[in-house]
Amino acid sequence: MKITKVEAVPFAIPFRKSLTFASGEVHVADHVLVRVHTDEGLIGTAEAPPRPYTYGETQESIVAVIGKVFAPQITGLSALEREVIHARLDRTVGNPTAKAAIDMAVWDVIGQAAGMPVTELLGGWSDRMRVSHMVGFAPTEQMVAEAERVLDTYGITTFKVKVGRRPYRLDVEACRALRMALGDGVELYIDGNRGWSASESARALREMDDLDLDLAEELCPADDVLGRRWLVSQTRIPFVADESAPTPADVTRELLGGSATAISIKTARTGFTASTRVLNQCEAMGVEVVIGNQIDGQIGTLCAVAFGAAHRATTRRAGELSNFLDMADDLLTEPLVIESGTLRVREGIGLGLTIDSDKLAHFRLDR
Ligand code: MUC
Ligand code: MG
Repeated sequence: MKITKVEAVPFAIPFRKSLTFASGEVHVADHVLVRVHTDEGLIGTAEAPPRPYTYGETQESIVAVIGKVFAPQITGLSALEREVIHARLDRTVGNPTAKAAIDMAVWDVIGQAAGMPVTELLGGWSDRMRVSHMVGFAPTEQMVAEAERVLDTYGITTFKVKVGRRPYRLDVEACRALRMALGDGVELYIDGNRGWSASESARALREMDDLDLDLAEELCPADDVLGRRWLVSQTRIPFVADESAPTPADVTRELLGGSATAISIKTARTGFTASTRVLNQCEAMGVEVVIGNQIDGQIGTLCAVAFGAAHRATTRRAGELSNFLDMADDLLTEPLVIESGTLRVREGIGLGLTIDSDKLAHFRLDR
């Protein structure tokens, strides 16, 4: 089962509704489709979503690093030599989504070769996850209307509210309006994408103490080392590290340094192999996790639910699996469906996904 080729195909699909947050804005899914081919004719598929403001990767850099650095290093290896594949990829620092997409495409090949769904190879805990929806920056009434629409249409009852604006009271007001409109039955948590200082975060959390928030994510930068520790030490809800902990080593540093008390696991940046390491670390240390989303399309979301549903700890909380709803189209022949607030793992071997060749021809940028 030798790897014969690794393809990196840039494509662009517009968002019907853009997502704005403290560190950036997404109008178009300018992602990279990654396909790992083998000599037995199997093709593993995944997608890499660049987030330049978070990791410095761009669509162009992902295509280049896969084509010039990673593909030559792993071509000729067996898809089963995952440790060797990772040792080669890890010679290069950074480039998390490029590495993660290769890892997940390799797992897709292994699942197909074994005749088994990847989610069962990973753990097989469940066939579905509850879904959490991200509400981006907008005037308060629009944020409330969006959450109400998503609750009514998809039955989603967990919302992550983007915060981190200045003045911070804008966000406090939005969170309060969401709680009032949606009632006590929904779960609300916040993500600041490092937009506030530690003291603004502390103040905002005090003012929202009565809103029963479940989690607080990346409210201020982890690089404000003492300020962040000071904030986390006084926060009464789990404080999630997301972009400050993109690798297992960062997870260790943030947790042991007191800069986080929970971890967002994103398959878009740690694939299945390193996500398993992060999950094992967190479980061993008694730290809560949440399945995050890097504003993935349907391929990436399918990967996230395949991993999240596979493990007990990742199904405890709703996973962030709904960003694809705002895209104008996607590449799968059979679109993902969120019903009663849940997303099911796709049946079938490997990741169970099929790319619509007409859609790919339409949205790809390299032809
Ligand atoms: C999130 O949880 O922060 C926004 C930037 C990014 O890298 O991921 C998204 C969502
Ligand atoms: Mg986040």
